[in-house]
Amino acid sequence: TRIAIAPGAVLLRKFAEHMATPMLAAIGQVITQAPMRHMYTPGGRRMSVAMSNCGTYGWVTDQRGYRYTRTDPVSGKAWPPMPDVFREMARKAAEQAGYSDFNPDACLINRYMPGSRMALHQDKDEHDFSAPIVSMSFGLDATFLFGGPRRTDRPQRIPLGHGDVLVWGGPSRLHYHGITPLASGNHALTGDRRINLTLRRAR
Ligand code: MD5
Ligand code: FE
Repeated sequence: TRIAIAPGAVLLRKFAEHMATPMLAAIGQVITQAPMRHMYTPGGRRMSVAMSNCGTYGWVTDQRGYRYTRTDPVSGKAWPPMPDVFREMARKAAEQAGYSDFNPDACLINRYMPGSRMALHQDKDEHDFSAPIVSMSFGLDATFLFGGPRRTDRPQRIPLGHGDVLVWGGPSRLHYHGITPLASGNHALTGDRRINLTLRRAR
């Protein structure tokens, strides 16, 4: 089902569910090369979400700030290539939401454990805000907070489940958003975790 949640933002419930097993296997391959790690905000706070990346660019945060890099700062090597199954799923989801020819060059992998959260923020480290962002959820359910253009805009609370895909672009591309602390649970494919893939055009 295709649900419009804001101008330019479309939720595709269960869109990626049929490919969850190969996608989770591909995530496993990526993180053998670029292990999940807890990064630090520029203000020195350890993030409760563990992260890795694949694709030409990876999103990182440390004392120097938020940015995209071509190499993993842990290994000094290029980020692993983006699996075709991620690129193809993202392109199909974007198409379904009305954005043709989405060509992501960056994929952030977020791993949530019970209690992990993501505070309200904007995604604004990309060079070109005309491309949409495609986010996919696997494993445990979470509550997505989808706000407006100002931090103080009261967010909608949107439950996200396994296989759900959100495509957001256009007027909502810079809206504030976050994830409430993950509740504990057990999912047949991921155990006590939620995995989010966020595909973007960084450059
Ligand atoms: C996340 N990630 O889920 C969040 C929100 C980020 C970031 O904000 O900058 O890495 S993405 C919201 C989302 C994810 C997966 C599915 C859906 C929304 N959805 O189907 O609506 O880690
Ligand atoms: Fe974000």
